[in-house]
Amino acid sequence: MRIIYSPRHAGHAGNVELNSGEIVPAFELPRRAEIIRARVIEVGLGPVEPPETFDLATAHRVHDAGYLGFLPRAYAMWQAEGRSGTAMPFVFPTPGLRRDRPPADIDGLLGFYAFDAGATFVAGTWDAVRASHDVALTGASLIAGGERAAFALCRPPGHHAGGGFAGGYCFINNAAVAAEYLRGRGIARVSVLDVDYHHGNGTQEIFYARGDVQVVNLHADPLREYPYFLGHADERGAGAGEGATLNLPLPWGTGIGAYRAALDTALAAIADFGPGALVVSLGVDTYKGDPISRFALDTPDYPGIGAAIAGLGLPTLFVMEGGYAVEAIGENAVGVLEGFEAA
Ligand code: SP5
Ligand code: ZN
Repeated sequence: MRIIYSPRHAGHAGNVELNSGEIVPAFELPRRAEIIRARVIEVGLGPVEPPETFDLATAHRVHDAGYLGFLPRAYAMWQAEGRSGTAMPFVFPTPGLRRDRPPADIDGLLGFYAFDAGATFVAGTWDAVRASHDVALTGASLIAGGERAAFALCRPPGHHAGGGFAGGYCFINNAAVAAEYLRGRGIARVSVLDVDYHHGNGTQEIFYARGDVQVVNLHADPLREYPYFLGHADERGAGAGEGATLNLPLPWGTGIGAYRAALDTALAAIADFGPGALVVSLGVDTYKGDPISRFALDTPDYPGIGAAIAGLGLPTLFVMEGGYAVEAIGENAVGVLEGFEAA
């Protein structure tokens, strides 16, 4: 399959994050994308191609104008205060506070447009986000043009970003933009299958009231795990989207047996929905060695996941999301793609 990659991700580097009460280097590192790219080449998965440049019209259909306008300005506003390093929010408009008056100050805006402190800005962030968006759309355009499969090697990831907020290392929701693009290219129904360890709260929120894009998530139970405030099994969609959201939360310690059973349930729901294309939010933080996650999948398990997805027989765009066991991320992520190709 064809692989889309941009070196511009590398400017999103040097960020810190809050972890267990300490400021530490962000787990979401440039080396993640480089190791995946090296593995793609090592196994000969297919040609690695640069993205085309897309305008933000599709992104504007899944994100708010105020939010999309803020992203390119955030770090310059931070620097205008005489600051350097990592721009990070610390105050958020939860229910009970006002959302109708966007602040004019950078610290207020960072929180206004975020649900956690985990999507942080450095000087190269916007350019990397913009390139990641182009990578996803280039992959989607290949699928719309008739390719059976493509891999959008996106970085930064996207599935935690909602219509009006960043979070969890995510800014533009690449998978949501790709799904929306496929809809605009005449595919009447699109499914998103999110296999990242964390619930894809942003993707779910964006499509929750829509019947044309199904969103299916396999993830760690939000009772115990980030993002905590979405991803329960009783979330089924709303209005025209009633029944088009499916959540399959799984306990800490889940291994391949229980995971494959849940995946089979997810795949059956997708087959029932009858989409014309599939977008896979591909996170491999389900790996047993992941430093921030608690599932127990092992490297030999990943090709079987790809093979099972291939069984749907759908044009399929893989969009890279999480995975923080950097030394294993190449084998694990590319293992899914090899399994898909071999099936
Ligand atoms: C795209 C993606 O995978 N984003 C994940 C963001 C997770 N951020 C919060 C993780 C909190 C982990 N705390 C674990 C403590 C163990 N040292
Ligand atoms: Zn994740």
